[in-house]
Amino acid sequence: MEPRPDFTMDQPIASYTPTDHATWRTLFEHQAALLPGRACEEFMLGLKGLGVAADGIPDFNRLSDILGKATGWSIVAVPGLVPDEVFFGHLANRRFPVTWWIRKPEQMDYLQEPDVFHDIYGHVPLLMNPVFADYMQAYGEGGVKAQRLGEITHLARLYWYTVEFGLIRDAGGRGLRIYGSGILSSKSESIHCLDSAAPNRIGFDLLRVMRTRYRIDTFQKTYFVIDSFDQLFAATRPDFRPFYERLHGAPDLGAGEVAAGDTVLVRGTGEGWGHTDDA
Ligand code: HBI
Ligand code: FE
Repeated sequence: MEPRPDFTMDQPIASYTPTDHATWRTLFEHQAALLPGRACEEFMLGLKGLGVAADGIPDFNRLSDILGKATGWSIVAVPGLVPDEVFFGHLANRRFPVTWWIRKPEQMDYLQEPDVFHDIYGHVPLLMNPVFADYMQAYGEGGVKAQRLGEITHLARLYWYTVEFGLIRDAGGRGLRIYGSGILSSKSESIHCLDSAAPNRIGFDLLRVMRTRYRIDTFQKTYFVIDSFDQLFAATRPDFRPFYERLHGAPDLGAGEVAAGDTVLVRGTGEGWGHTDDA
């Protein structure tokens, strides 16, 4: 089945094998056991609202009906990574591109390219949240503009450190929770990002994020922490051109660097996290 010019295709539901559905079940059950208390409330609510279950790879059309009623988003099946401008164009129109195939059993713990588990389980539940759904559409519109300005690199870092690997303070301010899809769909990184002393956890700052390079082949060296989705949406609502201007003077930072002025979060007693005012 050839994809259409916009890279979308019908989900080849009949082509999933029993092994594919078993892989989905294994991945789903791992995360269902691990994420309560680690994933943000908005993710848990979205997952519940979608009715995504362990039994097997879900029907995208059924999920699109539910998602459409909640926030006007729909799911479109794609063969895999699509060109940036195609990806942004879909997001700008509230269509989330979902890779139709699932990883092989030997890739259970990590794969570089997003598969159906990463996209459906990691990304789609948060599209049920109205504020996050608006942020994702605005990101798509920003991507179309960034393309014209040659600023994809800076904007891709914002996506990476929020949508894919973002952490959020939980409502009670007691602890940190996960909202990044790259973490939510990974058993080992769902543990590492909160429990390990290795990574930096730094308070979200838009320009700081867009200056920071990232790795795609290891656990993240730095996680950026937002206070709320409202904070993220408000910070990224303005036109980005002045931000891009300011970035031209600022050198990039390495994935694991701590910079002057960073709000570095340090683990307090129990689950609490305080922060130093300076690095
Ligand atoms: N294509 N299918 C798909 N899924 C993605 O997450 C994706 C993509 N193309 C480009 C891309 N992500 C990133 O480079 C974005 O930052 C644009
Ligand atoms: Fe992703």
